[in-house]
Amino acid sequence: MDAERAMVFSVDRGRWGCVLDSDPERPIVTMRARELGRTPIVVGDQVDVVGDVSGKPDSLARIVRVADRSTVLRRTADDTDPFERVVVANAEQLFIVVALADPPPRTGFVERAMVAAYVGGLQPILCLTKHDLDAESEFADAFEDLDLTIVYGGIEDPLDPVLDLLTGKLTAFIGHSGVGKSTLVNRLVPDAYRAVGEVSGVGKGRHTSTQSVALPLPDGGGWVVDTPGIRSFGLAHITPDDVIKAFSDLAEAIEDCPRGCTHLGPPADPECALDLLPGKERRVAAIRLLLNAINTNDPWFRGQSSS
Ligand SMILES: Nc1nc2c(ncn2[C@@H]2O[C@H](COP(=O)(O)OP(=O)(O)OP(=O)(O)O)[C@@H](O)[C@H]2O)c(=O)[nH]1
Ligand SMILES: [Mg+2]
Ligand SMILES: [Zn+2]
Repeated sequence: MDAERAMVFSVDRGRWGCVLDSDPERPIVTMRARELGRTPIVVGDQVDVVGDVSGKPDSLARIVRVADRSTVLRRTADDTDPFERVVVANAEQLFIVVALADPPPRTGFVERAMVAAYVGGLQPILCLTKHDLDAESEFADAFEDLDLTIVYGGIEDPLDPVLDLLTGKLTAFIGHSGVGKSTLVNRLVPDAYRAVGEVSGVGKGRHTSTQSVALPLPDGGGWVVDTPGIRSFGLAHITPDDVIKAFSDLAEAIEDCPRGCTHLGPPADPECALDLLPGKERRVAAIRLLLNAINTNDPWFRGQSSS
């Protein structure tokens, strides 16, 4: 039987929801073919499916192949966790969703998420919510030298600027629990009906959304992936070289660095080749902020059990 190409839009206890390229209006339920072993299959994956692709109640098709991924958003639960999980595959963009208040915003989280985005091949975008609770916030100023696109996605902000960024693309939303990811998704995709929760106290560990789901944008195409809130963005799998190599204008320079260079510059790395790039001083300084974020824990969430 010929396989059909599909995209995974949901994952739940050994069942994957997929949409067929040939008929996106007909969601189907699939299982993993035995020969795939334990290959992770995540939201956004392009897969080949065989079997009953009718989408009728109780029908079950089989995923027989997972295509190579164009981008991979990975994280670990914390910086010592050896287990790396793939959050989303093939997303072009990462919306780093941060509330301006309740819970209060943290630059470290944004920097860490940016590192994961660049290393995984995604374009990071900072999406600020709860603008109504702190209209005067200067939080975004911290990212001025990083060329980070910033958009306001609070309940009282207009949707058009958000839609302009999302249309035609697969975008993953990521952020702490309670920042308003599902609230924004519900505005963007009116029949999404994502559950929305109270802001739970930090460390209480109540997450309203518990599974990642990709939802189709109504006009113009594109998908948004609503993900469960995370406490921290563990980067145990990422080295300073990985980060620099994600920037095409800096990647070559570090071939001239001494062995073991962490690219932070003096005093730690007095001979770092990034300090020899004329006209790049501000850019190098901005990217070193990101490197510093890998070495610094997110203090608020330190010691919390991971999620
Ligand atoms: N004042 C205000 N409240 C908001 C805004 N956006 C979301 N909220 C509220 O914040 C709370 C949490 O919103 P959710 O959308 O459930 O947050 P979430 O990021 O999806 O949380 P998890 O699913 O747990 O990760 C809800 O009570 C929302 O009504 C906003 O822009 N302004
Ligand atoms: Mg949610
Ligand atoms: Zn160096």
